[in-house]
Amino acid sequence: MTTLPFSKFHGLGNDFILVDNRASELPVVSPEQAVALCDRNFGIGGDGVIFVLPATGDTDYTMRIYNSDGSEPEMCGNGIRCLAKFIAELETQEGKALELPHTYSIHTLAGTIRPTLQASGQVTVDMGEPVLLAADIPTTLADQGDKVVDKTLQVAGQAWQVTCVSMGNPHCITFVDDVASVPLADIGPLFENHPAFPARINTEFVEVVRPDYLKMKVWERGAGPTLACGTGACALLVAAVLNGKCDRKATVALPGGPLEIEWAQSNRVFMTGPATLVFSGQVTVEAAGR
Ligand code: ZDP
Repeated sequence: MTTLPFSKFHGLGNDFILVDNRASELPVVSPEQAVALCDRNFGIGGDGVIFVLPATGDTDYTMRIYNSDGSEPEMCGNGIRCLAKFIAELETQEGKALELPHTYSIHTLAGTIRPTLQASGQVTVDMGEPVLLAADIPTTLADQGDKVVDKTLQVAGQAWQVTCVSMGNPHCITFVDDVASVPLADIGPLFENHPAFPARINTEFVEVVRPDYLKMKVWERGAGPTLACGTGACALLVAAVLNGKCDRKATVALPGGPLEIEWAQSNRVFMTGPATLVFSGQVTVEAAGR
């Protein structure tokens, strides 16, 4: 048995167990242990486990994440806001002076992502450029060199008009008249595991209330229904612009609260929202992970 210190954070109710993994190149928790730690009855509870690893190349740190089912996504928007606050806390404890605003450069499986801690306490993240071609999402819903905008997907005996966008991780977006009436628990898993998505998919249902205000509900790949999804909020704003439904800057209301999203003229997507420490503690895990 070994003792693992951790901090629990959330971004709009999308909650994560943050682990200081700076002393090792490999996560100190295995995917199986992550599943157990994320269990809300038998563990700490969380939508995923996030590791702060040593720098890769000229970045400051590396981020890796395990979903609550043990799978490893490329990126996590709410998670990287939490990670920025967690790093600031670690560095401050170590006596490093922090002047705000401060930008970290973080290596992820989706490339270098840059979160900025604002003096207001909010975190703005340069999420990079959206990925739009079918082959790169990946999905078979369109010719591999084409965008996937307003395509038909058959789920549960119904035809859904979907748009797909990757923010490093894959998203399938469906516009609906009333987000409250979407039977998420029934159809979420059918979207997630649909054969049109070889890497599975995160799926968002979106109601355009005004061109600058969108409401969403999400079923996450590997985590199920969560209260918020940062990459999803970015992906759906891009999808809404591609469908002529909204401005390039809008508020996205997630079940856990609002995020401000902008698809800038530079083609980069910026996300601003909170990240909150819930508590720190230590947990006993069986032997060291891998
Ligand atoms: O792509 C996936 O498998 C997601 N479950 C990763 C987590 C995404 C997240 N909700 C976000 O905020 O981007 C954490």
